[in-house]
Amino acid sequence: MPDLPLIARARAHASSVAFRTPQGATTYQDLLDRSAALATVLLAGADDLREARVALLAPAGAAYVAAQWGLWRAGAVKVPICLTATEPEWEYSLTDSGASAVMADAASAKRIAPLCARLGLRLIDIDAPAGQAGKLPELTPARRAMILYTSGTTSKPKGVVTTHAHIAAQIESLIKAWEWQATDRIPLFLPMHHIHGIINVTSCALWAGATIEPFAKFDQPAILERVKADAYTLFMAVPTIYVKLIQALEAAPAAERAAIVGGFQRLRLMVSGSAALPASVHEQWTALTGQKLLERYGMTEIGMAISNPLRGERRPGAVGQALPGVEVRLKAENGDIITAEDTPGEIQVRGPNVFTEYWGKPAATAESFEAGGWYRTGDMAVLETGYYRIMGRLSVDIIKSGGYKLSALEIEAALLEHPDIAECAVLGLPDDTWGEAVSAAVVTKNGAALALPALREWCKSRLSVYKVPQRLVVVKELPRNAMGKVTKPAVRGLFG
Ligand code: MLC
Ligand code: AMP
Repeated sequence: MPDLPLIARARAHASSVAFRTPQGATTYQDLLDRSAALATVLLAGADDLREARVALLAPAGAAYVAAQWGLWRAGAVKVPICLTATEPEWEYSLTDSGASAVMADAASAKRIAPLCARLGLRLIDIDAPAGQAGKLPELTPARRAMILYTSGTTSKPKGVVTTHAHIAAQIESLIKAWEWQATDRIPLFLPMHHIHGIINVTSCALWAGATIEPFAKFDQPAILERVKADAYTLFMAVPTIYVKLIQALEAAPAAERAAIVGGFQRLRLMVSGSAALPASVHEQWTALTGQKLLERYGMTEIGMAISNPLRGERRPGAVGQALPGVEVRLKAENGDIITAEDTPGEIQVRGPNVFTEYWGKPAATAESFEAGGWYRTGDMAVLETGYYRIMGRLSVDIIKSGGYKLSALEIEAALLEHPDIAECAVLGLPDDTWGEAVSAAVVTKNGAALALPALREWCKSRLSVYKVPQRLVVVKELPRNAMGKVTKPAVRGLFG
């Protein structure tokens, strides 16, 4: 029976340690055994789940991966959902994807049980004993593997569908470019409902036979202790984390700082991505630690597309060149394909890494591709002496905060449900820590008073906390153009 590539790779590293925590080690064989048992539980006598959607809600770690592999080995499609999402957000992902079951760790299972009961979904506790493994279906790489919800230019997130073949292509490109080895060791502290955590860290590490140390969140003191102890060879994070690390290093007593810096210096590679890494942060990090961060560019729909080199110049403020197997072009507004340097255009991407479709949204899928299979990223870039530099996004309605992509329209729709809000406009304002800070300009009903702390509290029951506005301005009216449409560039000026 042909195995999925990830499973075949794991067999080759059966006795190596896949996950290490203070509680102990999990080998690749443990993951294989546990995932086969969970697949059997999921199948419940069926021969193949035939791309049934199964949501996964669990913190990073061995149990998460055993569940992910288990549902894949049963023939299901994984729908990762956010641990800190609100119930309405969970409900949207579950109903939009048509999920039939939820796999969750014991603690998360308790939290989502009422929703599963209301929606009539099977709930599987991935921490519970699973019994013996049975016969598993044969799967081909062309089968759908994952639906990842991503916010964009629509008010509700879209489900990005990738197959096992797409995922393998995304992984193999990075294995080659960054020379992943079985001897690599990496901390995992990014959320497990986005590709940075799922593909770049977890899947690449497990493909290579490397070891992962998982953390439930970005637990800075614990991670720095392990950096000091030379626990890692690799480190991958979003720019906000590097900003926070710089602040921590600058605040640390000299001896402590020297110990942490020594640990960072000895890593073989440190990568930044998911949002723009300001050249100043890149340079500060080098000045502090001697490490030159490798910045790369990617997106849920395409995996990673552009990267600075492992060997060669890592240029601050630039994202580098197309990754192995990935084609990149820039397209001008007038439709010309740009061949010259220093001419900005939209980044378009093609290759075996590029997703198939937005789940259940054929019009949105069609709109996002050009003839020949080129995916339109909506990001602008320019080629400068051989390296791409990202210039920004075509849409003002997309915000990047701490590496999370957020939709201004989704946040506006939530704010309009507030009893005192008549109109609102949301945008991302530059922020030294978060990259962009979610900022809301509102007109209140009958001039009602509205303060940020109260608004944040109100929002938290409706939106994941990272979507909740960090800045608020109450105005008498919003700037509009002749058509009556709010002009977001003018809204920017309202924040002073
Ligand atoms: C946390 N908070 C945020 C936030 N993260 N607010 C705005 N934006 C964010 N991203 C809130 C907290 O809930 C808290 O609110 C307050 O800010 C301070 O929290 P903290 O403890 O200091 O923050 P922390 O929990 O450490 O989180 C920061 C972070 C996290 C950077 C570790 O945001 C994170 O993991 N980001 C990575 C997201 C990611 O993986 N993106 C990749 C997408 S894939 P309060 O109210 O309680 O004070 C992709 C493709 C690609 O983009 O190219 O990789
Ligand atoms: P997501 O949809 O969450 O996968 O986020 C993808 C988006 O993150 C891209 O479309 C870019 O706008 C942004 N992004 C990722 N990496 C970088 C980077 N290195 N520099 C600037 N923007 C980036």
